[in-house]
Amino acid sequence: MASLKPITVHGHDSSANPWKVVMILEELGLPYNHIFVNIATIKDEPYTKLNPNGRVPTIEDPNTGITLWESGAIIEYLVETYDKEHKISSTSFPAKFHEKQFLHFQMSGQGPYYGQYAWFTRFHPEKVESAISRYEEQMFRVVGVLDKILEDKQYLVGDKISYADISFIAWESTARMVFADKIDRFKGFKNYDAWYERIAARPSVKKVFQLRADAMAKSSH
Ligand SMILES: N[C@@H](CCC(=O)N[C@@H](CS)C(=O)NCC(=O)O)C(=O)O
Repeated sequence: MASLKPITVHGHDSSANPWKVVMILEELGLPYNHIFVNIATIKDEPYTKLNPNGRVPTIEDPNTGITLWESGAIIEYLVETYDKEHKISSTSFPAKFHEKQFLHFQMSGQGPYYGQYAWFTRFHPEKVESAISRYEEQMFRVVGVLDKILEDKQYLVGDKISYADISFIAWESTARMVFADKIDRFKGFKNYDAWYERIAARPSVKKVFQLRADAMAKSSH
């Protein structure tokens, strides 16, 4: 991969979804530049010319000419284009589809519920108890589903690490940071917690945690 040009990630210093993509880039050993977009201008041009949805991440890959947004689609693209040795993906049936299943579960379950819980506890101008309890309940419901699946299992699909496992870590680590008052509840799901710590200990993931911590420390000065 030495001859590849760096992939540009339009992301953010603290937001989970761009760091989720960066974890996959690190895991695959791909060169990249992570640009922190100013969230205040994200719904305006020129950014919306890249991503009409006005959110991060978006990638631009000069090696293939693609511009792509939606973190789940970006992960599928990176794996299908660059994981030729199948380090974090499978080709066999049904593992290939189960990996997709879990990525879709992350995108439709974990990401939105965690995100809405963060919104209603941190940013929403009114305190809407019914919304807070709804999203808290759904957040821990998703954790409970994964906890059950992970009984006697090291990884989500077969006995192999995959992009499906890694895709959950950026949001989970964000939640453990932002909802620190809930840490015991997260840790109470024993299979889930052991799995989280297992993936979080990977060198690629540890590196991304450090990059995010450095970026956040810089931006608060
Ligand atoms: N489904 C999208 C969600 C992207 C998303 O919501 N990104 C957040 C950061 S994690 C964002 O751009 N927030 C800024 C905003 O909503 O204006 C994806 O996975 O890429």
